[in-house]
Amino acid sequence: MKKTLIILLLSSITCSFAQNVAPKPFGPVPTANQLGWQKMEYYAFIHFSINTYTDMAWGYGNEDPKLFNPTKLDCRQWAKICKEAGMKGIIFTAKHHSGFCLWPSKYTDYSVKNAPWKNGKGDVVKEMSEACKEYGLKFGVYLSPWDRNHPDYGKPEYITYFRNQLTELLTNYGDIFEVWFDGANGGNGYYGGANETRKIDAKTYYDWLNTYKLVRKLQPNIVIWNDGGDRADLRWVGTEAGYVGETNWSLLNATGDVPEDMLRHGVEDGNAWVPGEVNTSIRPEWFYHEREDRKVKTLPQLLDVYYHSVGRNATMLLNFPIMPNGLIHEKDEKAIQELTKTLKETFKQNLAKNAIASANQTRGTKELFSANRVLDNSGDTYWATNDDVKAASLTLDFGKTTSFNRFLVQEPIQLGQRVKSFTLEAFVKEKWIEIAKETTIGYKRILRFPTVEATKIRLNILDAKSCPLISNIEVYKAPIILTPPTIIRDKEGLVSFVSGDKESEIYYTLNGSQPTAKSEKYTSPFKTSDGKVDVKVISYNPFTKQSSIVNEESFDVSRKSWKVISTDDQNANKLLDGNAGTSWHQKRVQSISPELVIDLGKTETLQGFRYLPAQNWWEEGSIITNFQFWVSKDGAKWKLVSEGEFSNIKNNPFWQVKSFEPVVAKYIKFTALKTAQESSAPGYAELDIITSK
Ligand code: FUL
Repeated sequence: MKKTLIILLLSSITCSFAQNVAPKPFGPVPTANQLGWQKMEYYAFIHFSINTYTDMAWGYGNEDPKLFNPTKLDCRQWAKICKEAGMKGIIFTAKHHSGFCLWPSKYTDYSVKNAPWKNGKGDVVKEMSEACKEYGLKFGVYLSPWDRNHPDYGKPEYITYFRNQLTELLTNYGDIFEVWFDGANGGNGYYGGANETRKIDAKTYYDWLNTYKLVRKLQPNIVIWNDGGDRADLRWVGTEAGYVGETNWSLLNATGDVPEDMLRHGVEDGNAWVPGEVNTSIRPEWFYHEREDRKVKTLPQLLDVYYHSVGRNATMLLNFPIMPNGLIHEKDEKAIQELTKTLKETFKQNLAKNAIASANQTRGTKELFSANRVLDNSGDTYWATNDDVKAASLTLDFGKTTSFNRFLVQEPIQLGQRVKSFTLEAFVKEKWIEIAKETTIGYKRILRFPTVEATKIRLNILDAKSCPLISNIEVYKAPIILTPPTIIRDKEGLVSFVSGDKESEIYYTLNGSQPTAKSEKYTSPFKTSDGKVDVKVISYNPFTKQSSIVNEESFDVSRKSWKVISTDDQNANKLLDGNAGTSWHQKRVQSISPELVIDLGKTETLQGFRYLPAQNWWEEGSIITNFQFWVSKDGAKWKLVSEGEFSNIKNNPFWQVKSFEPVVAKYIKFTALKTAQESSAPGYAELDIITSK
């Protein structure tokens, strides 16, 4: 009896002693390079190349280097804008798919060497790297594996060429923090004059593992981004729309294909640490197009990107397209300044700083892992529980009623990502109320919710892979930024607005003027004329007298009299309903390119068309990448007025606009020549025409 007691006592002492030591890492953990990269949180992309001068998304590879002639190129302007925005680095498109090199590579003539800019003596990569150094930013390079110019692309010789270029970039421009190997691979191109389609097997062609070795040898502190082939250090999140999943594991499996869905969420029990990087552009496209000067992301949109990337355990890689003159557009600069101002204001004062922390479970007996470690401003210390615990709660007592709407929480990921689910509660009027129920945390999670007034908050870890560890908690009150409503105009010309916010009223104009709280108030969908309509709308909060920015849409003639005549499928009408969220997938008959024929009901003078791919394409079908657009006066004799590719549509599936010489027609025919996933059903969210004035 005595003996058992002693043994029990001894084992409990050893046990609690054991628990005074730090928990062991659980599962895959980041490398030092990945950890350093994750802490950067927010950095920029710059897209600038020969196709800046041809208004294209992807250069074909035959564009004349003489076109490259920026008159005001100033990399310091780019670096200054990024620095002032609080970004930590810049990744620059040294070579995009066209193959045009922005540095004087020894291995090709297709570069700035043959451009009139600085009489062929210029080197944009050098100027960019120096500007980064001057502004204290890290520098990264984008080197497209796909090269639509090079005659050897598709042959083994090209790999030597590719590695030679990589060696130049990773040797001559100082420290490189990240290298980007884009996944767009193979397809048609100039290829030294062959003008053909070249297919490669992205998994084997580049022999990535040996390329990675070279990269790491030349730049030991680098992280490698690659969305094709062998797993690199970082992963694409499956979309360029600017978000990663709310559930976001920094894990994948080391080999094998990764479906879009997994890219978005990571893999809970993945065996490799491959964190997500959210890449998106400040405008719809990556390169500069004047027509997008009105499409720069708004403050609410940029805030969404921030909270849906940095706020969801990823980093934010935001792109600035460079104008043909060599500068960032002032509208893009203004947009990023507004974001910076709002973020600074939001994260100015941590309301949890002086709170008293307590927990219902603490590891061992020492202070080392106590609850107040989440308030000590260090990512190396953390609150921990004993090894056998999977659920625990931590309370922060503010000592007074505190009003807040943001909650920031971090795990010490150097010991692995652990938390699977958690809730957040607030102590309001002597009662605990749940304000959020979430899944993963990871390096950083920031929750947004309507303002709460409470004296305490409680973080409840409901489940974790191993004992939960929390290194940091912060609480903030962010300024309220109203989001403008989205605008829908249906087939009949009926306009409706959708607002995410219940407290606000909606005001609009139809005459091009700026809406205010004195404009027409929206109550229910209303009819507009059948002609072109310019709709402008705001949200307005009558209590705070605050207005959102304006959202605007210019609609062409209504599609009231349109009839889809190439199919009986009633679902086809979804491509005319003005709602981006509904779509139609067209049946494909063997190898025949599906045609969509529409009777416009009356003759119109057309000068272009717009196509919006199905937004849920990964669930049902596919995005059209190559098309023909035909017109006819009688539905019998057809004229081809536009043909080509929607270059980057798969990664960036938004409205595609094509223009042509004005032509009179009563019928249109859209032929889906190729889809992103071969032989799957072409999907349409919307199809519209552009008529001349
Ligand atoms: C994509 C490319 O095809 C785009 O042109 C752009 O460079 C983007 C960042 O990656 O996949």
